[in-house]
Amino acid sequence: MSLLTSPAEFTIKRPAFVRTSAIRWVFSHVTRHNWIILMVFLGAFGNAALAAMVPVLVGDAFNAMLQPLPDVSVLLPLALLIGGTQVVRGVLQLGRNFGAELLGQRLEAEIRDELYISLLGKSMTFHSLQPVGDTMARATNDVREINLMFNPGMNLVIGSFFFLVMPILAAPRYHPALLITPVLFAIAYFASLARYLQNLQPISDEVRAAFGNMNSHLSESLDGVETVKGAAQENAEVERFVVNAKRVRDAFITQGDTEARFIAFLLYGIAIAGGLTHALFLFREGLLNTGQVIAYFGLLRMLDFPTFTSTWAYTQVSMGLASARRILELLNRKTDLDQNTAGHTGEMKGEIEFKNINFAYPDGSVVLENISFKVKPGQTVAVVGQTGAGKTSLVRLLNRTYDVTSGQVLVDGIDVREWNLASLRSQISMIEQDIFLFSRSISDNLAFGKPGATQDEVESAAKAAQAHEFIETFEKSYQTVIGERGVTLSGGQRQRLALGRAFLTDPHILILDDSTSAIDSATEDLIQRAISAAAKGRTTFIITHRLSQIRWADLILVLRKGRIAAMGTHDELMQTSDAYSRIFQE
Ligand code: TTP
Ligand code: MG
Repeated sequence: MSLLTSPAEFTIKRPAFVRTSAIRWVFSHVTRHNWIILMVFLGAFGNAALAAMVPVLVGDAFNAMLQPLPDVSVLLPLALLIGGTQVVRGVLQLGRNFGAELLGQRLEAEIRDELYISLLGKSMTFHSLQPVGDTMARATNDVREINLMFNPGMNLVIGSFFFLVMPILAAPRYHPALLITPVLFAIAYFASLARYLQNLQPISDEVRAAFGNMNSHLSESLDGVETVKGAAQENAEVERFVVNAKRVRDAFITQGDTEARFIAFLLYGIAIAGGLTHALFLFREGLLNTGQVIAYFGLLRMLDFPTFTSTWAYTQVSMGLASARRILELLNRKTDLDQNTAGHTGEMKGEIEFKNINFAYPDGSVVLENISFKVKPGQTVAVVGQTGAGKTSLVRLLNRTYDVTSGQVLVDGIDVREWNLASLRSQISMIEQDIFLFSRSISDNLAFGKPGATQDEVESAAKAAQAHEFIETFEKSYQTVIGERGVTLSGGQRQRLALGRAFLTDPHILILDDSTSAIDSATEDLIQRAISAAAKGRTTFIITHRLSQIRWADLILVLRKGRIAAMGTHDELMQTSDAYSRIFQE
């Protein structure tokens, strides 16, 4: 059987990214695209150099015209040169923008994959403690922020950096002293930037966190919208939402406030005024001519690019890093899932033993105590007990959704923790109390555990599960998409689809958690038939309240407050157990 040898779906090979700090992690992604980075840097440098050509050439033109005998003949070549450089500059700028956009999009896709793979690989312990809305915010908006960090963020940071450098490179051409203004500007610019980014970091973190928080509340109240409406709690929920939305707004306002206090504009004004005064002073001394003053002034004007972009481009980078930290935190959160790839693999016979187990949820009190029982291959076990008795928890230990706190769960005499997790889970099929269907076609939902299944296989599974008939009543039958245009399924229909899934994967152990559904007797009869068919030839656990199903079980476990109150066959228990006969009295 190929299932036994195939790797687990969650051991997908992924490239190794450094996950020690947000910056290193992003960097380890970026360095996979070296040629794009080269393109961005070359584009940015060329763009700035050619932009600097304009004031330089204009200065030359002025000097040619200010000669005692103006030399008009140099004007045309100069004009053509300016035009030509600017065309090339346009191409380089395009390269820079294109490279940055490409990098942003690729990183977004890569990181989304990395996160998705990591999330699927995490244990139930992780998922039951991590709010879905918050995960969604990280997987969508935070990943998007990383894209924006590169374009426009890093794109403009790099682009404007070279605009800052050009006046420093070109000014000494006219007079070494002219270095003073651009150098002082650069020093002041980076010093204030460092302080600005330091102030901005906690604010960016707060903006991202507030957003994630708002999202998780939103998704929870939409998820539970029936409950909210049923309890007429719309207003209370709206108020809660408003509080969260305000927190997001306040965080953004604080961010805007900090941005507004960034003094780059002041520095730019001072640099222009100071630089020009300095140049005029040198002019009066006869150290510069008119064309050189004009060229120098044009070079200083290049500083407006770093000035204008500095506030929001760096904010973008800061937000991107805050997002990277949030994503990394999720990636690095301990998962406890031990796949035990070196563990036992092999075809399961279906013998089960619980050996004196105790179990508590990671955050809670003891749920199961002192449970011991044995099941032979092919037997059917019914688990009964009041709500909250621990029935669901008990069966979850079988496929290691959770691990026991103490004691042992053995399958074929081997502790489940000694099994290769993929091999264990692929041979146990669990139909949850709350059956989840994907918004995909019925056919895809049936074949979920066996993606390659043919239409024939899917149909015969549906027939065995007594689902074929109702599926045929839909206009598009097996191609009907669930959740689309009002196609929703009743509890009984969902259950039969889930049974169909189980038929397709053909597990050696089948678990059916069915304790809450109340179904009319006609449907019950269908389900009963489907379950009997499904139970044939495999070890089956049924959690149910329906006497018709319990009666035929080989072993009945009566759970009470996490302990076994009684066990045996129906006839035995009717004689000996009050707890058992009480279940059927209402
Ligand atoms: P369950 O095992 O869910 O009880 P049950 O399946 O017998 O109940 P029902 O018939 O309603 O389906 O819960 C047993 C106890 O464990 C209960 O006190 C709630 C607690 N519990 C957790 O703390 N975390 C969990 O994720 C679950 C499922 C239960
Ligand atoms: Mg339950």
